[in-house]
Amino acid sequence: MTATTHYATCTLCEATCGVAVEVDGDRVVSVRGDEADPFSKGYICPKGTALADLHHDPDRLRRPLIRDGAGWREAGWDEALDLVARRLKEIRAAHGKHAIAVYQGNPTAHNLGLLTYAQVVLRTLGTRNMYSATSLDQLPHMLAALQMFGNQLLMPVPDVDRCDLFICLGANPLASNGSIMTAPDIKGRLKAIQARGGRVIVLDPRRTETAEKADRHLFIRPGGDAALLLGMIHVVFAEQRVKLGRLAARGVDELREAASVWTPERAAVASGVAADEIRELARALATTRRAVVYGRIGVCTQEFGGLAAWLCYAINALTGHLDEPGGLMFTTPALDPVPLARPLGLEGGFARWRSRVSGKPEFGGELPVSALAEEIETAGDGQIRALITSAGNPVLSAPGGPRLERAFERLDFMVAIDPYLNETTRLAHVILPPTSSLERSHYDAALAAFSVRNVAKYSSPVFARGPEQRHDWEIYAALGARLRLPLGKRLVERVLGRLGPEAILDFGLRIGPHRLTLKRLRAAPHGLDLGPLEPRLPGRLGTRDKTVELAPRIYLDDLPRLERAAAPQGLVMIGRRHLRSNNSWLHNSERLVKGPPRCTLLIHPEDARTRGLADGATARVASTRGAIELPVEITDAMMPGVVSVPHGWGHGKKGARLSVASTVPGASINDVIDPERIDTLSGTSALSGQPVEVS
Ligand SMILES: Nc1nc2c(c(=O)[nH]1)N[C@H]1C(S)=C(S)[C@@H](COP(=O)(O)OP(=O)(O)OC[C@H]3O[C@@H](n4cnc5c(=O)[nH]c(N)nc54)[C@H](O)[C@@H]3O)O[C@H]1N2
Ligand SMILES: Nc1nc2c(c(=O)[nH]1)N[C@H]1C(S)=C(S)[C@@H](COP(=O)(O)OP(=O)(O)OC[C@H]3O[C@@H](n4cnc5c(=O)[nH]c(N)nc54)[C@H](O)[C@@H]3O)O[C@H]1N2
Ligand code: SF4
Ligand SMILES: [Mo]
Repeated sequence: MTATTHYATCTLCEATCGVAVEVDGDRVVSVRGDEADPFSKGYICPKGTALADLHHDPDRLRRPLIRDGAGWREAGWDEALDLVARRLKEIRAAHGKHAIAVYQGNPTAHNLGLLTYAQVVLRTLGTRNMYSATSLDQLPHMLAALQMFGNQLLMPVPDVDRCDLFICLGANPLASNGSIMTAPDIKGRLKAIQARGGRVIVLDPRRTETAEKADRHLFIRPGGDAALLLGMIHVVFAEQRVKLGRLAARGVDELREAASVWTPERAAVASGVAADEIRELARALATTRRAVVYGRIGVCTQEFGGLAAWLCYAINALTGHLDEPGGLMFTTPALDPVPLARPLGLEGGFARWRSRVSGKPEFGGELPVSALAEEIETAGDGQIRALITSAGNPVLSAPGGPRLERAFERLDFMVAIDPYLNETTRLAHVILPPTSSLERSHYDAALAAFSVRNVAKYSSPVFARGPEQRHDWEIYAALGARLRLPLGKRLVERVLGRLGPEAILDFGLRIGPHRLTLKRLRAAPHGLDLGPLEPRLPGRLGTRDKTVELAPRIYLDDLPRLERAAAPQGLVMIGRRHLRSNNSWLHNSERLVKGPPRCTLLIHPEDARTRGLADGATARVASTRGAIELPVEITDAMMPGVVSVPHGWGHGKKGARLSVASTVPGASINDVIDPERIDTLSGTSALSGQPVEVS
């Protein structure tokens, strides 16, 4: 037999690396970096090769499962889809449309079928009980984009290839490979900043992999970012370093006023960063022509995530680094979601309604995950009776996992669209498994919109899907047809089914700013480089008078909460990511989990000593919500007073079918994190800064 090579894109993180997949018959022989990909240039991380492990994983489901007493039976697609549609329609008829809830997880963003078909079908359910990983992640960035730039999708990205000062706040791109900053080989790109004489400065409660390579690392207290940024803004005003350049912006006076009480000394107390360091950071930012402050998940998923995400964008604007080369810039994606946002109802909105039980704010048509359990548990009009989970594992990914688990068990009906029988899907009545990443075509519709260069790449499937299998989009087309038009369902299914995401993609490319076509992309299997980011303001703004809103009211109103906040006594917990892992679902690959255990507690030597903890001993980490046990790793990479536990572990639950992951179960940090700890402004879960006791 002769091996053939296919070119594709890795879908496992946001870096969108090009891969060359060598195939012999129906087996993958090797996965290498695609040297000819103009963006990733041959780079891949260890996860890239795991694409093959996922594809060949014997635990991966290939046919629908229907719950049968205590077990499962395999079923045909028609039977499973008919059952799902019948149950959802019954529940909707009996209890109304809000009785059906939806949770969409992270792989949605890496899947063209889910970005198109699933959004259309799920939105037409008309339920207010829409949930997703957004409220465990980038919601504060999206809220700031909406408030400041007039569209929730207008999140600017650091122009990392041209900046000379990269201030990294609450991100660890050397482990995560970058987020809302699509940038393959970010390690190389950061090194290049240093090679051209620039600097990388990291502020993080842990001396991370990124911090190790940086020119400077400063410990910052979890949740201290808003105070730090206000302190820096205070200095920028006090030293008359404001430089808006050509930006038309409103709210400069309000911002000055907001920062006036935040002297560097006060910000130092709240952030743990020394006042002189705050001054130096502000001056460096203001005096370096090509500089950027990049804030990511550590900035978002904390008690003051809304404020911190706003201030990250605001300080870039104030110092002349918004929409400027080397600063924080807007992309020009070939498939541009921004003009499509309004017709698709995705332009965003905030607090247009609130959740039924505890009044948490809607954002972009979704409620925060922290409201999901109570909306299932609490009787009354609008109570959730049925749940659709799609590419998500909230039992491990959302705070209060055990409570969610109990809530899911009470549902009248649950369906999971997911390739694995895992901690969440084992609670469903039906599982509809989609094809693997190597069996479907790919275009990074979401991530290319947050890319540090404008690029476009389409890849056709490496393997044809078997007749017994369905793509995510086919599952949604079939469900949509069954749910909406019972009489014409075969017809609708055929029409939608014929179209496929390719037709949508081709249309989107043709009307997009680069006037591409699918044909053009098919002829360039390694992808097309469409050039560096370009200034896009004011044209791209969605605000009324095309000005940047520097001081939106919602943030000014939230400042007193920050001013009142007191630093917690005792230990607080943060998370961490590992290069060989991805949220909760890559632990079933032997080659990714081998080696020493990774689900460990990191603790500073002094904190370990006062608690009598030895390296390698088992620690108990407890909050008012729950406790877990895991091995101790003592390290001065931790800020004193802060401990770190990775998320996505806690496998080995009864009924899951994950033969490798169950041998390295670890414990779930989200058993300990209090789901009620949220950023009360935005509704985002405060994953970081949880007070804990360690013994
Ligand atoms: N404590 C703590 N919790 C966290 C975080 C943290 O930092 N700390 N991070 C949060 C963040 S940023 C995120 S994004 C969330 C992630 O939270 P989730 O998205 O809920 O969880 P994942 O682990 O990504 O689970 C992905 C699921 O999708 C399935 N899947 C994979 N590929 C596909 C596909 O192509 N189609 C379909 N239909 N299914 C697929 C997998 O089998 C798995 O069940 O976790 C959040 N939770
Ligand atoms: N290998 C791998 N890659 C991934 C993922 C994965 O699980 N594994 N997940 C993907 C997903 S879903 C996402 S959203 C991205 C996230 O990408 P990143 O934002 O880069 O995520 P992290 O690596 O968790 O980095 C967050 C950093 O914030 C720090 N931190 C915690 N609390 C605070 C705080 O209050 N203030 C500050 N300043 N820092 C704080 C943490 O110590 C951590 O180093 O990564 C993606 N890529
Ligand atoms: S960096 Fe991300 S996209 Fe690139 S190979 Fe690794 S997991 Fe895949
Ligand atoms: Mo995420």
